[in-house]
Amino acid sequence: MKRMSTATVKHPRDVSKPLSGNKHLLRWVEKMAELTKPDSIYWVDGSKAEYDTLCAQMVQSGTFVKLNQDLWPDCFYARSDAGDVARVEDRTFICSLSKENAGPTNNWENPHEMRRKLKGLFSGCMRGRTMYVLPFSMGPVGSPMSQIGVQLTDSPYVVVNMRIMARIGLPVIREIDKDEKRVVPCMHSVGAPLAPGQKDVPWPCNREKYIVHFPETREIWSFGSGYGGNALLGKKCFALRIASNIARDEGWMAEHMLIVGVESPTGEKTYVAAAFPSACGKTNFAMMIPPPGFDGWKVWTVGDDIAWIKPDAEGRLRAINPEAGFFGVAPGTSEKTNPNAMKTLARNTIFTNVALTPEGGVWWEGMTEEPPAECLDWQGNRWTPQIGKETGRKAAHPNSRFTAPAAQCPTIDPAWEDPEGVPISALIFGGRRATSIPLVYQAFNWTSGVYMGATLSSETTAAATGNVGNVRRDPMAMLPFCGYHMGEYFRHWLNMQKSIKILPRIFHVNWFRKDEQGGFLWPGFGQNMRVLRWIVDRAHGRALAQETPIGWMPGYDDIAWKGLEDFSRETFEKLQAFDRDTWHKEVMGHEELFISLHSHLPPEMVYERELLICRL
Ligand code: TSX
Ligand code: MN
Repeated sequence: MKRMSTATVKHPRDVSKPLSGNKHLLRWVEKMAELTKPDSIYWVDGSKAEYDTLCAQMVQSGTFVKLNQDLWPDCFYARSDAGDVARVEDRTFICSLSKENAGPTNNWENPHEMRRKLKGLFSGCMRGRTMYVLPFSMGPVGSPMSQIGVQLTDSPYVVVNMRIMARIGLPVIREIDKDEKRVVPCMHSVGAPLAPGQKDVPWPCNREKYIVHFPETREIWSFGSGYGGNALLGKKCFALRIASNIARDEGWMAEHMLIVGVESPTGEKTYVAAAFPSACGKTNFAMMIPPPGFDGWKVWTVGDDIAWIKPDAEGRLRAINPEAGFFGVAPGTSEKTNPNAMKTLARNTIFTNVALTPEGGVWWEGMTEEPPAECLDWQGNRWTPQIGKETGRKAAHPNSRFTAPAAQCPTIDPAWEDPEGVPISALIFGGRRATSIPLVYQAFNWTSGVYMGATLSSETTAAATGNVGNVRRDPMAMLPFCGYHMGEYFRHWLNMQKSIKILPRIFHVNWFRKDEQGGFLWPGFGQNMRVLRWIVDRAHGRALAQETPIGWMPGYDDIAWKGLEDFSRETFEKLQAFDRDTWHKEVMGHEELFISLHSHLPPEMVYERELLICRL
């Protein structure tokens, strides 16, 4: 194995020298280097100096553009390959020993076959590149709820993004060397080896992509992509797909949920976790600002994407955000829709696939009312509003992202890094539904709440796929992220009731109901605070509600309207209206999902469905 230091930029330490003395880790790193044949090995210490050096290297190599420092201090800009812009669900595999355990919602391959395949793909795949050894902790270092991984990657872009999204480097090495804590090995390559003298491209990747999980051995192998969830392996691959397996075995929950703390004028703090499918404004909700009329109320942000939830010694659910940053969708984010996000991403942020302005700034659709007179689009082509109008081309890719440190969020919760987590009083499921589904209702009990989550649905918004407005079932918003059989996952949710002594209340929300003219009935955004306040009050058992066949609902007078007094009783009735005939159709949709999961579906789900039909 060759071990050379990087040629162009000097490091104050010998980066090839292992930072860990852990025999297993050292042997694995050697073995993987023998397989992938990198030019050099680099142990990531996680320091700011190292981050700066790697960013400077990427500016030199053309992967990064340093943004105008007066406008965007310490921010960088990257454009991906046009064929590497999002998670690749059809190339994502759960390679459990038995196909049955992956279930019908996951792609499965025989793990022995897949290992053979991966060995071929990874063989020599890092030639001409540096292999970074990247230790990371999902969750605060040292928290009993945290989990540790080591990602081997040939992408410096991944290293710097991971420094924002997770805790990395020396403190994690110390954890690994301290005790027996299990490490999840995460193998990653962009799959673009360089021949001697071959010039690199700004965004190396491979047309052939594999995002592979081995749930029994708790391993991740990712090949061919450098983008987001495909490559930042701590996030979706580890914190959701692998962690959901660990959580089921150990009696906790790895969920696709934001976490917020709601503070009342008396200083009472209530934490809630909420699951929404994509395109529902999860990050906006996680950073919500209460509207006028809510003096003294405050929403604190703990996390915007993933929650690890576990009953504590008293039997109360506690949650941590395993991440340390936000990997947020840029388009639609503005001073109007999410001022806290705009302040979070104002510095120390990496932008990927947004547009670049002539002043060295970034722009995306929805950021400002007026688009820039001209800019370079996410592919580096000249873009003007006129060109946009004529060609339909967007300046920023719809899935363009900002990678920003969570600590920079103005509403970051003081307890966001509490190793014990925050106590959870309510769980919320939400979807984007133009019809049928009320603004808010509460499940009767834990089991009916699990049914509520299991039957969660949302309407598609991606115009590119041509099916806008199709209702898609997305159980607990976990469809692409559950690392085992979805039916078993429902069973795990039901089982959790036994170890939770103080059960959180469960709610369903829908900000997106429309009137006959196609206009949104609910103003949304900050006004959602009115719904959140009712939820918090219900969780404390002090707000009124009416029983309906689908759950408990607030009446008009149960919602605080101060600051929105002109919102009419009639509109609210329309928002909350539920119709027996529509719901009979809705239940047919539930059945369709259940049939696909029938072999592992808990009977409780069928009973809940029967009960619902009876109440209808
Ligand atoms: O994020 C959203 N939220 C949650 C905010 C805390 N969005 C954006 C969704 C795309 C990611 C919303 N869009 C929300 C919402 O509550 N509601 C809507 C729909 C809507 C859009 C525009 C208006 C109203 C509702 N405009 C006016 O009423 C002027
Ligand atoms: Mn997500």
